[in-house]
Amino acid sequence: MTALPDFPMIFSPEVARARADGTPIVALESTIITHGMPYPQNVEAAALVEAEVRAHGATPATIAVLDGTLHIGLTDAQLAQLGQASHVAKLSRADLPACIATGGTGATTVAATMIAAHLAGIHVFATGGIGGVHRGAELTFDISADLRELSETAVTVVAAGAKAILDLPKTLEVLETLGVPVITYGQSDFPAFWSRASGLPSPLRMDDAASIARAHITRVRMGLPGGQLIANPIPVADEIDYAILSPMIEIALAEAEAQKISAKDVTPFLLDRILELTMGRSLTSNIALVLNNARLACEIAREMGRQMSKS
Ligand code: PSU
Ligand code: MN
Repeated sequence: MTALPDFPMIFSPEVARARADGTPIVALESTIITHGMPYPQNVEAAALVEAEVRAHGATPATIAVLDGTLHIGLTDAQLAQLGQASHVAKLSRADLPACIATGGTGATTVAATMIAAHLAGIHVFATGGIGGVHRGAELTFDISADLRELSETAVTVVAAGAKAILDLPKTLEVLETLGVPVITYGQSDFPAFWSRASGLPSPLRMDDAASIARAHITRVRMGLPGGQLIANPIPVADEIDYAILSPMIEIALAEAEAQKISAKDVTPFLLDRILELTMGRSLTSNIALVLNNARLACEIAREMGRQMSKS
């Protein structure tokens, strides 16, 4: 067990129990709830994902800052409250300590969830999609802090790749520059969130959770900082054809530009517009792929526990 850090951080009763009896724990982010999906489907989806984690032998730890305290694991009531609240802050690495210091409330992005999970001794985290390099980043410099976090913090992040609202080739280039292992599960093509294939070869491929767990542990033992990105393709039944999505992405991007949306508002704006333009279809797929990622994360967390206790 890791020592508790010297700032306000608490474990939910369920996570505290899992820590005490050694049950695998899977971290979950909260920005996907507050800024990635509309109410009430966001709260329903969050509950479904937590239930999926429990059904697969692990304990879910949804992470958020509530009134200046970093919560590792939320109760159902806290989850429902967060999902309904408007104007919840979106917290990345830069915002997390400031929010805690000022007694604020905020939802954690992939980057901030990784930091919190690491502080709490949790090695595996499941989400939908990571932030990445935005299209036109050569002019805007809009590159998500998620990418750098993957190079700094030893957490294995299971995602369905990155959304095609981003520049996927540039996202992979930056991950390579930062030395982040991008490991696609079960196929050679890097997945593109709603689509199983992006047409881009994945830098690495692994076909079982044991190898993914071993790669994480090996990296830590070698003293290399950083985690790994596990790209888990969306199930076939839930895929959305890129030909259907592509014109909608173009519309959303053009609107973002016309409305001068910038900084941390870009990703939520695009997610919201695509949801509206697909009339909810994107949300159904989004939930399905998060569930799929949660299942793989449980397997990886279980394997990590097994391998760590052996040595
Ligand atoms: N991509 C998605 N769904 C999401 C996000 C990204 O497909 O919900 C959220 C995650 O919390 C991610 C954040 O960490 O957006 C990235 O925001 P930015 O691009 O501002 O770093
Ligand atoms: Mn950004």
